[in-house]
Amino acid sequence: MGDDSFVGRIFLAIGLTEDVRHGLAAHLAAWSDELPGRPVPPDNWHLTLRFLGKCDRLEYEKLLAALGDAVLGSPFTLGFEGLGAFPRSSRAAVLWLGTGRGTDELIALAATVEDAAVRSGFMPEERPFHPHLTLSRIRPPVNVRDLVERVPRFPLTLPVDAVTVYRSYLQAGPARYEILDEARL
Ligand code: 3AM
Repeated sequence: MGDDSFVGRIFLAIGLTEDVRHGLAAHLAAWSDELPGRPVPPDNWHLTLRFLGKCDRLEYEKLLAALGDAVLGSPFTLGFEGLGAFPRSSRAAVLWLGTGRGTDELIALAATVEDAAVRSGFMPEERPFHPHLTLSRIRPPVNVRDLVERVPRFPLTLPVDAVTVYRSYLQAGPARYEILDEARL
């Protein structure tokens, strides 16, 4: 049943450059046999700022207007660390790459984006923001303490100059993401 007013399942994130995407894939290649769970395909890698969920046309237009009005700050450089896990390394359900230099700017950007989302009518996010790039999802959870200690810091940096609006299609296997819009810093 089609609904013309339905835009989709929306989230706001920082996308990767192709250099960082390929660099991270190469960095992790040596560990691929040891990475547990269902890997997120490199084409889907991103750093989520805010998940918004189902969104109709009016909500979407308000969101874009609020992002356009928001003071998103200046472009910055984001560094990375090694691996980490949610909820914790000893019982990992999500394996991620952590951020380094620029994390304070990323947290400030997420707060600005949260403010724009709430001003455009979305419910406030109750969970605290933890900057991360999801690499795999693990069911049931496993202990990754040893792996997290052995994988070195990822040395490349990511220029952050826009907030990207993604539409997510859930399907069998990994979700499919489509870029709908972006708001430049
Ligand atoms: O970027 P990551 O992988 O941390 O887990 C989903 C993913 O986060 C998250 O939104 C990102 C893009 O799909 N997500 C999915 N459903 C969610 C929900 N109901 C959610 N985050 C919060 N609430």
